[in-house]
Amino acid sequence: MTREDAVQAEQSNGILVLTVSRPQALNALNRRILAELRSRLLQAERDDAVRVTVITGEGGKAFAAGADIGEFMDLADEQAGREYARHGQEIFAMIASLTKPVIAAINGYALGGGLELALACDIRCASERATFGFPEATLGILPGFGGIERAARLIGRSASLQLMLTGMPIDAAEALRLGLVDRVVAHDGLMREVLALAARMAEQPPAALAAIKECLGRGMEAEAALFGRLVVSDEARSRCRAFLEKRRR
Ligand code: CO8
Repeated sequence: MTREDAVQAEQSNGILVLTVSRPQALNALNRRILAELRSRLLQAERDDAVRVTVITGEGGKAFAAGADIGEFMDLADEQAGREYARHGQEIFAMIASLTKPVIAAINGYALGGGLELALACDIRCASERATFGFPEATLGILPGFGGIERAARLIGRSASLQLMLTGMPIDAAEALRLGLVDRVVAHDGLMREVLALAARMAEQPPAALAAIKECLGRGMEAEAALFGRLVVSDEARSRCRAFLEKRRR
């Protein structure tokens, strides 16, 4: 792990913590950070030693304050802008489709593309100091990394449009009320809380977690098929037998 790393990685007890590390720019997501996130997450997906991933931001101030606004200036034409957005969309869609759980530990600003990153994760835990918003319209653009759809699915059409059409930030309490985040905790306790949640998930068999995630959006048929596959697995047999025999596994 070097100081130049744009995404730092630390792994223990099956939990991989990825820290977006560009605090001088409030962890704004540039191409390099997006590429590193992509490769580290794909690597984690293949690595049996990783059960759960946590994404957070370096420093006490920001999770990620958006995509890197400076990079927009390098986009020469419409086609370049479209490709830039498509590239980000693909990375965030990959995050949303990982078989292993991904938790966002939102330690500060989650704005624009930073909020879109949090929305691509499975679960969002926030510090009481966190701030959320979609300021894109104030810049004359839109949330182009898949966040428009993800936010609307999570908190509803009008609540997400209110955020996007005004660009106004909201605090953690309001984000919790809207369902934009799942938990809000004291700033200093955020990682402890997230790691405890991750540890609990890491105890469960990866095949069960992957199947549960796979069912989302796929309907009853998939649920029945995946239940059928899991229930006859050695892991499920041994866990169910242990329960019936009143012993720990
Ligand atoms: N991009 C680039 N640099 C940034 C960003 C950003 N998103 N956010 C902060 N920075 C930089 C600042 O420029 C500043 O740099 P420097 O010290 O060199 O001047 C440094 O971080 C610290 O920021 P501030 O001095 O502004 O810190 P403050 O505490 O005064 O303010 C704020 C904090 C309120 C978070 C403020 O920095 C801010 O408003 N940032 C921009 C937030 C924003 O608009 N985010 C949305 C960006 S657009 C986006 O995410 C689109 C995603 C979809 C793209 C789809 C493809 C096109």
